[in-house]
Amino acid sequence: MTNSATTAPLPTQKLRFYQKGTFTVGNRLVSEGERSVQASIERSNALTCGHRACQGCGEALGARYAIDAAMRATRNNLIAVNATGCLEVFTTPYPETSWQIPWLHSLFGNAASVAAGVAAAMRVKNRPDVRVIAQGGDGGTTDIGFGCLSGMFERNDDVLYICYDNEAYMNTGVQRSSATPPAARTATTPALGPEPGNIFGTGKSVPKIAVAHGIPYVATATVADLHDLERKVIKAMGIHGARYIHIHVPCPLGWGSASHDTIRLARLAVESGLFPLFEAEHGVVTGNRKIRRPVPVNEYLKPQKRFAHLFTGDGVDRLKLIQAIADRNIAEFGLLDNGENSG
Ligand SMILES: Cc1ncc(C[n+]2csc(CCOP(=O)(O)OP(=O)(O)O)c2C)c(N)n1
Ligand code: SF4
Repeated sequence: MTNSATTAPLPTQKLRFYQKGTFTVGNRLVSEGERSVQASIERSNALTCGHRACQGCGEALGARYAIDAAMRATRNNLIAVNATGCLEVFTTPYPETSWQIPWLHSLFGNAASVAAGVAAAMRVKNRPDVRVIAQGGDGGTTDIGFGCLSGMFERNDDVLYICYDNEAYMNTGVQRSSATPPAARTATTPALGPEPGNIFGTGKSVPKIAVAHGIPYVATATVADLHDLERKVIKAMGIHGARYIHIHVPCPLGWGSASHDTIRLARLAVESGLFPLFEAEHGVVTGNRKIRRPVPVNEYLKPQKRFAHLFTGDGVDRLKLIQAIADRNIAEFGLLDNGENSG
């Protein structure tokens, strides 16, 4: 006997896979053309296992995807120059290396200049097919290496510079950099007093400064959207001249976050408006990535111990100030689809 309750069609529900960039769901569900470089059996595997990054290190993830995509784009004709920092230290404890490409360690502050020299050498040797990447952390990029980077931009050297932004000098014990966000606690920001953590109104946006140099290509990217990250690296490798990609990479050790929350936090940084995703060419912003599910900044800040003091009662005013920063970003880059951009 048939029961009408069991034969009635089930209501359909549209599934959303926000994590299209991860292996677990995304790569098996999207069309072949949309799959990440990592999903290909021909993937280059620039950064092999055995390195010593912390569990859940966003920088290791970002570097592997970025360099793999660049290798693919250049048919493996790629040289990387690395500033001193976590990425350099955890991949190359002497005499070992996890890199599968020609790789040079520069000084902390001169990766952009060394890479410009490598690019010049390739030009002299008539090897236009060999492309050059420089990479470093936010300290190496936005602070000590900033002059060399600006020179590389201004000369339009044929280098892609990638900054892995974990928002502090992590390798030496979490000191503040000019990319550390307001209120974040570090080893060198006030630990006590009425307003602990990094001071509001300080710091700088190197992506915006790169745009102001009028270089051929600038982009921001995140480890929460690896398809988008790979696309931007591949696009950058298709262009000659100075290029800059700034990748937001959570650091469980420095942020006081759980290792398994790295991707979630990277996504919340974007969805809260605190880390806008955009592209620019020759000084003009040409594209952005809309926020799919807007969230208040609290959702991003609360799981991180560096912001714990904001949630103890007297942090309300500063939370409002951080929300205002996010709202300004949303308005400036037009990050919402529904007319809520006027911030
Ligand atoms: C001229 C100079 N000053 C200081 C150091 C010490 N040092 C090495 S790595 C590092 C911090 C790197 O921070 P960042 O560039 O943000 O990269 P992260 O480790 O966070 O990835 C410092 C201060 C150095 N190697 N050279
Ligand atoms: S300290 Fe942070 S950036 Fe360095 S290896 Fe650990 S998680 Fe990665």
